[in-house]
Amino acid sequence: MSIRKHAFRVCLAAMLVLPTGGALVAESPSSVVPNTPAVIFDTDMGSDCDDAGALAVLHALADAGEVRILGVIFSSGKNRYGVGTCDAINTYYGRGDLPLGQYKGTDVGDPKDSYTKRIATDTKAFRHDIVDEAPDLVSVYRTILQSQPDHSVTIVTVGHPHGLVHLMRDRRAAELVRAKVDRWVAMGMGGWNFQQVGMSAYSEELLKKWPMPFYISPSGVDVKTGHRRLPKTPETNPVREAYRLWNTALVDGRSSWDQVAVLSLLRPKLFKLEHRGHVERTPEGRVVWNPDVDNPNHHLVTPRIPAEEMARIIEELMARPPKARVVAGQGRAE
Ligand SMILES: [Ca+2]
Repeated sequence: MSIRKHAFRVCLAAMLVLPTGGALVAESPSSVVPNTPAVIFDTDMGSDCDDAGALAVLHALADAGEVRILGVIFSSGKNRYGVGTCDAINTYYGRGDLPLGQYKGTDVGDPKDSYTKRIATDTKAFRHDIVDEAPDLVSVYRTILQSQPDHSVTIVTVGHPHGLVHLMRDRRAAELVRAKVDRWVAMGMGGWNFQQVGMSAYSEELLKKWPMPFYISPSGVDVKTGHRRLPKTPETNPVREAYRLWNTALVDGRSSWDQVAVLSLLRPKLFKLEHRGHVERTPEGRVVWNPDVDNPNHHLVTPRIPAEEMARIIEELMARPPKARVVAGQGRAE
């Protein structure tokens, strides 16, 4: 499905015809600045709502020509509807044809879900076409990577990054990682993404085998978003719906770990970099930054601006109307 959709997008880059009869005007290739970062977004959509916010930020910056989104990978194996929610968000932003991959195992992932089933199954409201099924993540990573120039792709993980272990265990995928990837940006540190819900079986192997530059972003707990401008976006915005369904996030806001990780790549002037040190796993399984032992491939990224200023930037991007707009058929985005 994703390959067919990808081919469809290449053929009709400027005008996308929806199955429902509407047509979306998407960005033309000429609107993308040369050397724009090209990103594969790897998420555990559903466990928390900041994944939805981060994908919104990524689409808003793609609309602005600051990034190209190559595909979206859903890495949780215990909640199948995350992939459909990714499709709903991509569709809202006029990119419902983006390649989607999914982890087929069941050993990693948060079984709790407060929003993805309701969004993914409501194809009428959100006008997407994938509910809970997409190709295996390794095959999708391979297909995307082999089509890109050497050392041009950034992988951004905002969930449990075990997909990168599966890439390194696959001979062809490992070759492509070394040839095509520029860097890996991970939201992480502490326990959740690298240790919990099945990830502890992979984190040591990942840190040992990952061969390319690795930027880790641990910040965002004090950056509260989702309650300022997002409530004013249309009810057909699946990102707004994710925040509405995740506890009281649409009223009280929610921490923005995943959005901060996306911005650490795309708005680097807002961040400071620590080059000396490395990411390591403690005997208890936590992932920490050790400044005393250097790994030239490892970099720590933290904000250089106050949390409130970061929150304002993120909220504006999360609530920015999609550039794509319905020009025929029933309107969805304005
Ligand atoms: Ca996440």
